[in-house]
Amino acid sequence: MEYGPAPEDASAVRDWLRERGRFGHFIAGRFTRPGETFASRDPSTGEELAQVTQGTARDVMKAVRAARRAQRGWGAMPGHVRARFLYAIARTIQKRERFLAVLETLDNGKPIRESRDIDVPLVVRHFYHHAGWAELAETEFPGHGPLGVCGQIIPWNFPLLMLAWKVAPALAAGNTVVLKPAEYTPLTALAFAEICAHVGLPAGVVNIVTGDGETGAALVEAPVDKIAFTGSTEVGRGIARAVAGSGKRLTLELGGKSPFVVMEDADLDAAIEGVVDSIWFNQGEVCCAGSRILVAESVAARFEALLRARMQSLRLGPPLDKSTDIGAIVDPVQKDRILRILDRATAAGAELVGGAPAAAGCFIAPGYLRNIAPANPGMVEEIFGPIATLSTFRTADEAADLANNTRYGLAASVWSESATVATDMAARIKAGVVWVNCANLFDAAAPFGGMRDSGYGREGGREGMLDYLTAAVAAQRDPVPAE
Ligand code: TXE
Repeated sequence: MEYGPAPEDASAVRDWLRERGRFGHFIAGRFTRPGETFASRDPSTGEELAQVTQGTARDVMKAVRAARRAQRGWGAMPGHVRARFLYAIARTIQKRERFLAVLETLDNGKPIRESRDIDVPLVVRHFYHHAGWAELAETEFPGHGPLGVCGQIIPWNFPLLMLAWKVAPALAAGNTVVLKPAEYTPLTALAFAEICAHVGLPAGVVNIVTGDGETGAALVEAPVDKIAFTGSTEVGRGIARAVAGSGKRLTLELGGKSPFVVMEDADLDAAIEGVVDSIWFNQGEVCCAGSRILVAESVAARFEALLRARMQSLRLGPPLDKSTDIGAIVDPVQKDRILRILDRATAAGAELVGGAPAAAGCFIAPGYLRNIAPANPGMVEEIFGPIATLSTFRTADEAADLANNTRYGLAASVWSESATVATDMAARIKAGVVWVNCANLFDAAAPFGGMRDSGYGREGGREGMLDYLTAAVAAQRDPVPAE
């Protein structure tokens, strides 16, 4: 691929797509010839963007063999040499930020403001951060080694960012990978493959096999040493069953129904902006979205008035328009799934404010469900769209009970002007991350992951590295000398 000046608009991305047209997999450092293909579309218009190959079990095996061959050399390289490649990847993505943001927005439907200012910069940060871990591998993790070949399956809500969360730590630790992007959003992963080739990453260290759940299932069955999965709780459960007893390591990052707790003394204006960053960020297609808003009864009326006004100011529109706040839902299937949950929620007695689907395209306006009972499907199920629930509580005990009244445990956010009130509440919520007076803040150095039905394992920081390393053998190698 030629890396000239960064393209400034979508036409450069369209040229890139047109030149390639049909994509094969990226195996052993090169693209294979396309096999049976399917379309990847712009969900805001339905326009076909490219044809992508449906990976077969044979394709997966070929990729796993390439990864296995490459792992010996890659894993034996001094960490500082591996680091150079991660720095080069980070730098190249940084140079191509604009291109990748446009490609991501076209394929996923998310607003360009988000892909440009949030997703891609976080991807860059993730590779830089993990280049640091590669440099420090021998001194920070003495006695640990790479696991080997990692099979990685990612979802469509943050396609390139989820790829970065999976690939960067795996490579830093000396593993090689076979990654399967989601069928709705494979394009930035394929652009990433070109970047791997461009920086001279040894062939087979990163392999990308595109396809749907069948391809994912073939990867789970393949002779890999670890499976890392982010996606639905249902599929995660099936993967856990398939992997059980195989000796493969497994980490799962699954769904959520995260509480957003507004205490009586909260700064309500700030909390409303928190809602915007939370459930109305990325069309609500966010595993850790604050989808259950719980507000102290004494301030609930004021909070709701502010919420309604702010909701009405959000602009639903073309994802490539810089003033768009809420873009398109990733696919018609996913849009219908959201609308079905909303129908069931209202049939069960909840009142929907906003949340109307647009006549054309995969758009759903932001909204929230009020007067909603704890057992209502809208309160229990992950909607994965721009619709929150709004309920009230009287006491802190009740707030904590409501917050924990879910099978999930991924994230939470608590709003209060008192550090004591906020941290007391935060400590009572069962979740992998609890944000105080903020929401959906991520950093490569901060481990992220869930508990209960939200999965296990961590991504980011030291803990994330440990999930890609063998247990320390130092203790056996250097026994404590006898007195
Ligand atoms: O997810 P799937 P879907 C939740 C969210 C959403 C729902 C359905 O509630 O509405 O899941 O989304 C691959 N073996 N989340 O159906 O199917 C698939 O190809 C191996 C939350 O799109 O879990 C894709 O690459 N892999 C979530 C990935 O799994 C399989 C993000 C995720 O798709 C497979 C996405 C199988 N049997 C959805 N079946 C989050 N935690 O962020 C599918 N896949």
